[in-house]
Amino acid sequence: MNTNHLSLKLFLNSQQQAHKTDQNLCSLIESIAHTCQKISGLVSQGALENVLGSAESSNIQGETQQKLDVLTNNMLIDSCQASGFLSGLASEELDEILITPSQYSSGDYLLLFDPLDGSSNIDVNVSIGTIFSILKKPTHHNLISEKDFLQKGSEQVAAGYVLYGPQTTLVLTLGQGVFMFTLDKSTKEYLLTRENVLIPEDSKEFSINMSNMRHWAPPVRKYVEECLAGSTGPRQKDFNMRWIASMVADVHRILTRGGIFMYPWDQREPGKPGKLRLMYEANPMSFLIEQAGGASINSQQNILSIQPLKLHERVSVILGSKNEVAKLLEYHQGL
Ligand code: AHM
Ligand code: MG
Repeated sequence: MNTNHLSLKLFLNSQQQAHKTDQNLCSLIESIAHTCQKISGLVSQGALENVLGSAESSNIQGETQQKLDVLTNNMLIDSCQASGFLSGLASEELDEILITPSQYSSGDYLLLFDPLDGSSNIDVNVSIGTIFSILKKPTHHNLISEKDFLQKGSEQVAAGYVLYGPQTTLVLTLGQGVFMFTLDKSTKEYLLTRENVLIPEDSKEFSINMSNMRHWAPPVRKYVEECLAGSTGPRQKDFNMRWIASMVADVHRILTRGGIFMYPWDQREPGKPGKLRLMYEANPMSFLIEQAGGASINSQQNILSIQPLKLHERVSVILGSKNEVAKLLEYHQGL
């Protein structure tokens, strides 16, 4: 093993020194990472721990919860509340925000997470992950409410995900670039394996659920049809396509080798902006993508500039290599 990799703890210490990052924020991130290390162990045990299959319950979005959705949600709630750095938290699997109970100390931060994204992939042993977003509690409040969570993505102080794939990888931004850590399962330590990640500006790879093609708006259809036309079409190059159906895995590929990810609005439910959730899926991923030099829009607007109106708000998502996202923006603006 290469012993030159910096541990997450030492990396966070260096951030404190270089950028005056708040120590409590660093400790909160360590606490999330530690819980995700346990989640990684549970996920890999699967059927041996009897954690696969449906929990026979549903969340506020009406989606059936898997046993692992419920278990991982509880693990993150328990450890993060007890950390003492949170005023409250919100999760894809909780109807409402949870204010830190009085038996724990309360802190300056608000945490939002999707405890296990890519639920449809749990039982088929395909990569899944935990996504998190950290906001500062607005200082003028003592008692927090849902309103305090409704901050634009540009207000995030940190965001990241942990991907449970062939390796367990923590990907993190504190607003000073994107860093990747691989979990060393023998020592249970996260070690820095990529720094200052940058996404190529151009790409020949797109990611979208093609089965929905007939429902898309014309700009998205035009973009994908041009990709499919390959070297003989207007783009004059052949494109590849990937769709893992776990946003964490698709975004990880884009952070690693570029590309574009789309989960757009479609005409089946015109009143619904998209499938993905703004506050704990699109915002943290958009923060990472922008920090790595990529771009992220709903269709007309930068995702990080959207003012959320409710906790479980949905949004159309187009993110990845800068020049590809710019092309979609042009098509949506009718250019
Ligand atoms: P989830 O939070 O219920 O797992 O849903 C989000 C996931 C994303 O990870 C992924 O990009 C998308 O849903 C896949 O959707 P589909 O199954 O429609 O292709
Ligand atoms: Mg999700």
